[in-house]
Parts: sequence; structure tokens; C-alpha cells
Amino acid sequence: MLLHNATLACMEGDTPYGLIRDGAVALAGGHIAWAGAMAELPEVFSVLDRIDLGGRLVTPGLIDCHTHIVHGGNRAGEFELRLEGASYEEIARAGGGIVSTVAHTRAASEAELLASALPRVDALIAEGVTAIEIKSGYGLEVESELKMLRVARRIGEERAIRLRTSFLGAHAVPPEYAGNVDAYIGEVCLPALKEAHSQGLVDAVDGFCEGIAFSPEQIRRVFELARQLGLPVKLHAEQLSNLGGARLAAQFDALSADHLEYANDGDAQAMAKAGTVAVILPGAFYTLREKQMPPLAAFRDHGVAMAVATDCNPGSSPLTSLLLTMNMACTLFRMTPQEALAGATIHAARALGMMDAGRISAGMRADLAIWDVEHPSELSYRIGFNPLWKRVFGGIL
Ligand code: DI6
Ligand code: FE
Repeated sequence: MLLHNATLACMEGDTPYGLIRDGAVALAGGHIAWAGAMAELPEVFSVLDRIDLGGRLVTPGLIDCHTHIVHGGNRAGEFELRLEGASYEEIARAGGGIVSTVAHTRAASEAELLASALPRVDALIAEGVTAIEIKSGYGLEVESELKMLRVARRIGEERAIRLRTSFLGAHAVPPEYAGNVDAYIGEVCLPALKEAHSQGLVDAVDGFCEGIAFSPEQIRRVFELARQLGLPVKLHAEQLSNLGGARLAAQFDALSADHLEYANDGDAQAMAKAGTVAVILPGAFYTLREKQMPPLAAFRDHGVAMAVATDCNPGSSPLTSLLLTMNMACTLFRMTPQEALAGATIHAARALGMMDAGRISAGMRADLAIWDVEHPSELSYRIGFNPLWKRVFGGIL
């Protein structure tokens, strides 16, 4: 089929957004066969069935490259506590925070976890999202981590969306290992990773490198196993303080380092050298009323690709709108709307190692979003408005 009479934001090439007016996209076999100006349509594609898009905008399908969308319960009570003055770290140290979601996630059946996650996934799909990453990390015991990852895989079967899973066993120390962090890594985290990998449940390995979570040395043990298993790594780094997580991630050629509010110029340099994507998560910054901004100027100077993602989780970012996330990235961090859209497409794809997604180009999978807007800057500009017209998934409109 040939989509024509459209503006294309191809997200590659030399022009802003890779914008093409009076454009067309030829789709064949679930992939993009050709994209460009209608006037230059190759003869071979002129026989395809045509769909007139009425001048609408076509972008790559959006990609949410950092979510904890599978989780039990919610933390609205902590939201209230924070409004009364408690900090995120105080709540975590008092046994709330991630550990409270762990209790709910352990108690939930696979069917319950799936049923609670699907409406959140549907909210993303309704905004033109065609791929998401989902982390484990609220099980923190072998069987519960496996359960979360199975639910994540199920979401890819239940919905028309591409999925990448990340094993996040090093997310928090569960209460039964309090004060015994190294034993948790050796007795639970590493065996769970081996088992999950052997069951084909893991696409990448993540960790939380932070004072309230794991030290760089503890994360290193997890990354070393990932390397042995041939799995790429990524890391929650420099979110609340600078412990050197971004540099550690770069040493392991990480796909991404995420959050990064407390990262510095040297971290940006190391990430640039390793080709590690900076995943910017304005939902957590907003929710925690963080004041420290991620060093965007350093990322730009050193040529670090920046992605944006929801970080959808029940504690620090109960957010299921990638469009709102893009708006927040612009308003809170002064990203340009072009950077925000690149962050939710081409750079998000890279943060997932998904090399056939995130741009409109021959050979890419035909995952597209079609919008009732004139210019791509409008996607970041409105707050809480969804201009999606239709989504194309695997070449199907
Ligand atoms: N950083 C985050 O923002 C989420 N995980 C992490 O390591 C928060 C998870 C939570 O509070 O439940
Ligand atoms: Fe996160």
C-alpha cells in the first residue's frame, strides 16, 4: 500500500525532523519499501493501492524505551505523604517506596499483573506508541522476577506492540536481605538472571546504581554476568546523586544510561565514546520535584544521543503519556521539540538496540503514527491533548 498526500517526519537526513512535504511511504511485507517526495515516486510503487492521508503528518511509531509498567498495586498513599513533606528517599528508607510495590507484585498472580498493566499499555498505544521496554525489578526473588518477565512477554502477544524486556533484579534490596546486599546479589539476583535468560525472557540487563540501592561494585557483578551471557546492559544512573554509574555503564558499552540528573561533563564524554544513549526521564524529575537538571548542554556538546521515556512506575513517575513526557522534556529541560521527537523515536530505538525502528526509511519495519497536525513541533507543544489519527503496526493500518 502507498500512503500519500502526507507530511513525513522521517527523523533522518539533514533537514529538521527529516521533514518531507507532499510525501509518500510505500509499505510492503510489513516493512517500509520506500519513502520520499511523491514527485519522486519510483515507477514500481505506482501500482500499489493508495491511501490519501489528507495532508496529515506521519512520524515513526513512538517508542517508550524505559518503563516499569508491570507492577502490583499503587503508591497513591506515598504521594500524599510526600505532599506532607516526606522525601522519596525517606519513604524508601522507612520500608515504603520500591519495597512496598515489591510486596504487592509478589502477591499478585500473573493474570492480575497482566490485567493491571494492559490499560496502561493501551494508553500508550492510543498515543501512537508501537514499541515499549518493560523492566522486572519488583519481584526481587527468583520466581517473582520470572513472573514479571513472563507478564511482559504476554503483553507483546496480547497487544499489537513490540516489546523489549530488561532484567532489573538489582533494583532494590528486598527486606529479607536488608543489610546483606552482596548476599542478595549472589544468592538471588545473579541466579534469577541466569534462569530468566535460559528461559528466553531477557533482552537486556538493567540496574539501579544509587545510595538507596546498589553500589557500582555491586552493579559490576551483575554486568559481568550479563557480558558472559551476551546480553546488553543499561543503568539507572546519577538519579539522586553521582556515584559513577554512567561511567560504569559506558565501560560495559551500555545501550543507555538513564535519569542522569547528577551526571557531569566527564560522564557525558564517557557515554559519547561508548555510544551510550542518555535516556531523559522528566516524569520522575517532575514527580520528585527535583531541582538538579540533567546536563543537556554536555550531552549536546559531546554528541550523546538523548532519548525521552515515561519511566512509567507507581512511585516516582506514574505517567502513561509519552506525548506529555515530550512536552515536559521541552518545558522542564529546554529540549527542542525536534530533540523530544527524536528522543521518542530514533534515539529511543537505539536505546533498545532496535535498529529497524525509529525512522521512516527503506528497510525499517512499517510502524508509523499518523497525526492530525501540520507540523511535528505540535506533538510536544500541547499539554494533555492527543492528536493521533491512526497507527500503522507492521504495515497494517
Ligand atoms: N528509579 C526510578 O525512577 C524507578 N526505579 C528507579 O530505579 C522508581 C521505582 C519506584 O519508585 O517504584
Ligand atoms: Fe526507572
